[in-house]
Amino acid sequence: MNSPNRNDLQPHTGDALLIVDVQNDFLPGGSLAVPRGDEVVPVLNRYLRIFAALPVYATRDWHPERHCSFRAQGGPWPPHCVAGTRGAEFAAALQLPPSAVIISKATTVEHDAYSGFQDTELDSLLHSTNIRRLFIGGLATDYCVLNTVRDAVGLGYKVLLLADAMRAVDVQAGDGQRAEAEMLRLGAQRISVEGIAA
Ligand code: VGL
Ligand code: ZN
Repeated sequence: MNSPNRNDLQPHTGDALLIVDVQNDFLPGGSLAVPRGDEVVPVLNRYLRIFAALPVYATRDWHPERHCSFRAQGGPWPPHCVAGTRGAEFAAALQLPPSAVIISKATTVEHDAYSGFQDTELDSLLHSTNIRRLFIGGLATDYCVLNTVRDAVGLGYKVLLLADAMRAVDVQAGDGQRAEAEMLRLGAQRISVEGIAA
């Protein structure tokens, strides 16, 4: 059953919101724009209000110049999310609380990381605060959201996908849909803001 009962959705101790890579370079006008990526922002703001009691974690792609994932270095992507640049900043309209914990990833020249758990403190931070269930949304469905969800499930977290607050790059048509199907197959459950705000 993929739609959890509404009572399961009441935030409780042990829950956190995990917002993946909602950064200017992934929005329309950015250097690696995700189609309609900006649409996740108002929806995430609604989740942030509904779940105002929960701890918030926000990952960001935080690459050095000449990162291995950039085309000039033989990687698949245009330069994006270079640490300290405007493109790497979180979307200005995203209402992250001051208490949000920021997790920077793929920060060295020689490694890429699509998952917020890869070479970061995220798992140990969540562990040390007894978080066991994650509400996950952001960008992009078929890369960093997919890989973050895969690691989260593998590490034993229960995952609720904020299905209306994620968008895909869709290098190949259907990548986003396949990524979502894969996340559900792994055991994540999908929710929407309409399903909990009623
Ligand atoms: C991402 C491509 C390259 C993402 C990051 O955040 O999904 N995609 N780097
Ligand atoms: Zn990247």
